[in-house]
Amino acid sequence: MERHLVIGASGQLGIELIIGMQDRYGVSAVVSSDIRKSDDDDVNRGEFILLDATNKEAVRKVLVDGKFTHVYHLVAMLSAKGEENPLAGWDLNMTSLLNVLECAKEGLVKKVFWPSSIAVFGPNAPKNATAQDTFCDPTTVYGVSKVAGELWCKYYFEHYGVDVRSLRYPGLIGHRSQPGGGTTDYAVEAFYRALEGKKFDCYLEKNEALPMMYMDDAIRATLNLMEAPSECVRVRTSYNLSGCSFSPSELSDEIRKTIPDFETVYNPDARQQIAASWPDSIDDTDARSDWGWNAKYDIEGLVAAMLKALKR
Ligand code: AKB
Repeated sequence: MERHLVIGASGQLGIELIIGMQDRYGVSAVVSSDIRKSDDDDVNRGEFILLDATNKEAVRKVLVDGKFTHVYHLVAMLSAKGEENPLAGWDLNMTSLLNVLECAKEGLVKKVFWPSSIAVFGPNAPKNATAQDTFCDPTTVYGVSKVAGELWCKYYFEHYGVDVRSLRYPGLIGHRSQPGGGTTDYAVEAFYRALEGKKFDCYLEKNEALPMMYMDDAIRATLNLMEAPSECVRVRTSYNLSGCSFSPSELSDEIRKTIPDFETVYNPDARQQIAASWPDSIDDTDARSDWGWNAKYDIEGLVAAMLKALKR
């Protein structure tokens, strides 16, 4: 029987992944773990284990005791927060990943998922339809840790046969929880301000386009990749993944179609520089041809889905 453990389950992605997997595999097949318990009632239908993923022995014990077949290791300090404390960001992102990979090397788990990001790209990568194999010269410690992590995943696959799979997520937009410490977080905040009838103070420039994705697409991509036959997963660093792409002003215009009074003001801060170093849009040809990826949400669908869910 398959048993799925999500490490870092109380974050923005973890909460949605847990619920997506509970629906797909059953509540008892999915266990969440983190350094704090989520307050989402749906997530808490399932078992929770308190776990600090930087403690290798603790990770090992949870995997041995729980007899898990699949691990989704989501622990990370994101781009903006990482710039405030680069060494702590590097340490958390790398130590926790290597702890999981070492356990997988020992055969304690069959499959590992680890998220990478569009943050692997930097100023020298082409901005539009950024290709799978182009310059990865990130300017943030988060991006550096993602490039290194991707190479570690490939190393463990090639040297030890660890079946580790990965996606380069764009900015993720979902309604169940808010992100924290990222550069793309503004897009989630915009919806809350719009529905509260408040002015939105945006920390990016109005025309700063970034790759984005609605959470339902991200969860579907993750589970489809994990379920794909091993021989179809040809990219063992991390797959480019595209949803849609928009700037703050395009997002505001789309929200205004439903909430005409919504007002955005622009006061770029240090996060603008990070955003400017990332692609505007992504070419995900390999994900499409290797395991049949196809995004469902464009900006219209994403905004409609977010407003409907948050109103509810
Ligand atoms: C961030 O903004 O740091 C993340 C990401 C794009 O990986 N959302």
